[in-house]
Amino acid sequence: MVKRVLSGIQPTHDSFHLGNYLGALQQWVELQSTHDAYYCIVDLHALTVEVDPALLRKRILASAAQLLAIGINPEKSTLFIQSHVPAHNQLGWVFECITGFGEANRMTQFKDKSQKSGADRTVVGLFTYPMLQAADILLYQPELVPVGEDQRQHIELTRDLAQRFNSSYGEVFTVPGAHILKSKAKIMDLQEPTSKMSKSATSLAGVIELLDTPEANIKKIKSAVTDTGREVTFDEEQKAGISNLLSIFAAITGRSIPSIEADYVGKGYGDFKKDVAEVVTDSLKPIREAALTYLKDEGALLEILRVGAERADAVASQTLADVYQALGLLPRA
Ligand code: ATP
Ligand code: LTN
Repeated sequence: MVKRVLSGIQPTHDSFHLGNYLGALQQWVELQSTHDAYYCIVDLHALTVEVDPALLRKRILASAAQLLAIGINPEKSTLFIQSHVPAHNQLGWVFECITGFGEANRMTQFKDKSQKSGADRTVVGLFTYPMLQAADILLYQPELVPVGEDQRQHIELTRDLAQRFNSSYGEVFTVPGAHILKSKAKIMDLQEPTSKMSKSATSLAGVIELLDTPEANIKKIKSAVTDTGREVTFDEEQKAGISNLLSIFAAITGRSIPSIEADYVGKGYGDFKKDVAEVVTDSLKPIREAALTYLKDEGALLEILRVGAERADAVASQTLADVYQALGLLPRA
């Protein structure tokens, strides 16, 4: 039988960025050819940050357009919106009831994000976020979950919850594994190469966006922070900026880092940055154009998402029914 994969992405910004693309989304495209793929735009997770309704709506559509533009094929993959499948919230509640408070409190994404906004402005949804994520995953019984390194802990919790449920109430869930590609798992911010490139960065100067114009992205790459040295060599400790650009170059071209280093012996950072800018914009330009084309026909986009939700709902409702039955909840007569 073909194995199943599932992953999700938040519609929290006007555009996805290069970290999302290289760390996760490229794998989504590859896996749809070999696996039964479910890809979800996790709009409910996006409610954990303050929302502007008109903007959220726009971002959900832009997310769908970008996923199609990078090559997610709705004939091969089930592409859908989380809030269109009510079982996500329903199973999320069940997981909230089997997750320890201390266990949830140890999630580093919660700790980081709540620290940034301060205790008074941190919402409860941010705390229960990983249980909703576990529901997103386990409803579809996937074997693999393609994500970036930052999601490893959430996938571990998901595995723990699946095992805990199975051992208390019977084998309902497949226990999934994370699919994290080491070489691409963490793309760093161009201005702050010790932090990951992130949609919620305070400044977008170091974030390469898929929907940005090629000119804007060339400018960002050319002004990427580097050290005072001259050699284009990989050394994450001493040369975080150059190492990040090398990783990006390697991830996009499929070349090895030593072979790229060899090309730049005797050349300076300027030549190297120019070439990084070129490979990045060459690969992003067609994606941007395709996404803008998809966005012109909202009706067609909504129809793709409707079909996706229908397919997703069929699988998710069955899992939820099995869970409720295992828990001893009475079915409605
Ligand atoms: P935020 O930082 O606002 O939480 P994000 O930019 O991390 O958002 P997500 O929607 O949380 O975006 O992530 C989507 C996918 O992209 C996840 O699988 C995540 O692991 C991956 N990802 C995000 N940032 C990076 C990065 N800098 N490098 C590699 N993968 C990344
Ligand atoms: N928490 C993830 C987004 C996410 C997800 C998922 C990823 C929500 N549900 C299910 C994989 C599977 C993030 O912040 N990147």
